[in-house]
Amino acid sequence: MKSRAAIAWEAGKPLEIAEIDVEGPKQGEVLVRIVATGVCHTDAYTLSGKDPEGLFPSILGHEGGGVVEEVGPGVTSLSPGDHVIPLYTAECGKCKFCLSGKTNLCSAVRATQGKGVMPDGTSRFSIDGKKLHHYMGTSTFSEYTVVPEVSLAKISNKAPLDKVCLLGCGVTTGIGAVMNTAKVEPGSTVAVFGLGAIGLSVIQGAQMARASRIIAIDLNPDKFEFARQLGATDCLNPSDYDRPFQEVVVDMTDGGVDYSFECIGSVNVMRQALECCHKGWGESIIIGVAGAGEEISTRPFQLVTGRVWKGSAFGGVKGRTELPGYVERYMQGDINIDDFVTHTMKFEDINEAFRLLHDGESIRTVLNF
Ligand code: NAD
Ligand code: AHE
Ligand code: ZN
Repeated sequence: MKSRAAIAWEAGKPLEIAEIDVEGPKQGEVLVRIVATGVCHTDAYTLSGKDPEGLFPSILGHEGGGVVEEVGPGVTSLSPGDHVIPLYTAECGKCKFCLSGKTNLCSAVRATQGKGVMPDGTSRFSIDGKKLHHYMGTSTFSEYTVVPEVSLAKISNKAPLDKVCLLGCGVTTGIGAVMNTAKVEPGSTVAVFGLGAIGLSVIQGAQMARASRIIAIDLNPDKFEFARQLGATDCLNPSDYDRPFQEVVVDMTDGGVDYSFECIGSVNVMRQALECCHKGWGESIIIGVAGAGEEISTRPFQLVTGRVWKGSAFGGVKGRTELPGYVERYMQGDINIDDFVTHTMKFEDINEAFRLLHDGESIRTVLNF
C-alpha cells in the first residue's frame, strides 16, 4: 500500500515528505495506522548522524499512537480496530530479560531493530523499489507502519491518541525513571538536569513520589515556569554561576541530593549530576543519550564513597504490561500529558517540529496525520 511518510535520506538533512510503499504484515507482525506522533530529542540525535545505530535512508519516529489495520499470521493478542502505542522496548514475556524480573529490556527483536529491519531481516518500507530502513522498531513518521506484535501496547480505545502518543516515550521515560529506576522515596531531594519533555516528566514523577525538594536545572530559563507548575521548588541556570555547578547544588542541599537525573545527553553534565549527589547514598540516573564515542568520567572515589551511577531506558517500564495503566492514569487526571503538548501541527510540517525542539521553543510537538 501507499503511505505518507517523512524520509531521512541522510544525516543532518531535513526530512522529505513522500509517498512510500509499505508491504503488508508478515508472521507475528501488525500493520498500524499512525494517528499522531511526537518528536523526541532522540529522533533529532539519530538524524544528526551521532547515533551509531543510525541508518539512512530510514523512517524515524518512536512516540506514536495508532490503530491496528491488519494483523499478520500468528498474531493472537491484537485485532483490527485496537488502539495501540508502538514500543521501542518490546516485551515478549519469554526471553531471559523478560523472565529475569530485573529489567524492562527485552531481547526478542532488539538485534534486528538496531539494524533497521523486521525480525525476519527484511524491511517493509521502500520507495521506487529502493529499500528504506525501519527505526527503533516503530517508525512512526509514516501514516502506515509495520511493527512486531511484541512491540505494541494495546490501550483503551477511549484515550485521545494525539495526547497518549507521548506515553510512547517522553512522559513514561521520565515518570518511570523516578518510580522504577531510582525508586524515589517521600521526602527525598532531587535534582533534574535538562527540562525537555524527559526532565519535566521526571519532575512530575518526583512530585508524585512526594519528593521534598525538586531542583530544576536548565540553560534555558524559558523552561522554568512549567517546571514550577509541575512541582519544582528551585530553578537554576548553571550559566549564572562561575564555579563548578555540582558545588552549587551540594552547598544548597546540605551535602548533596538523594537523587539526580541527567536528561540532556551531555557527558559533562552527567559528571555534574553524579557529583552533586550526597556522599554515602546519592544515586544519579542517566537518561540522556550521548553521541557515538563519548565517554563518562569521574574520580572513582565518588563511587567508593557511596554515590551510585545508574541508567534508565524507557523508564524501566514494561510496555505491554504497564502502558495501559499509564493511559488509565492519564484519563483519570493523575498524569499530566496535555501541558507537554506545546504545539500541534499537521504531519507535513515535521521539519518545523524539529526546529522548535532544537531551538528550545517546544516541549513536544504532536503531528497529526
Ligand atoms: P529536549 O531537547 O526537549 O530537552 C533537553 C533540555 O536540556 C533542553 O531544555 C535544553 O535547554 C537543556 N540543556 C541542554 N544542554 C544543557 C546543559 N549543558 N545544561 C543544562 N541544560 C541543558 O530533549 P528531550 O526530548 O527531553 O530528551 C532529553 C534527552 O533524553 C535526550 O538525550 C534524549 O535522547 C534522551 N532520551 C532518553 C530516553 C531513555 O529511555 N533513556 C528516552 C527519551 C529521551
Ligand atoms: N542507538 C542508540 C541508543 C540510544 C538509546 O540509548 N536509546 C534509549 C531510548 S531513547 C528514546 O528516546 C534506549 O532505550 N536504549 C536501550 C536500547 O535498547 O536501545 C545508541 O546510541 O547506540
Ligand atoms: Zn524518545
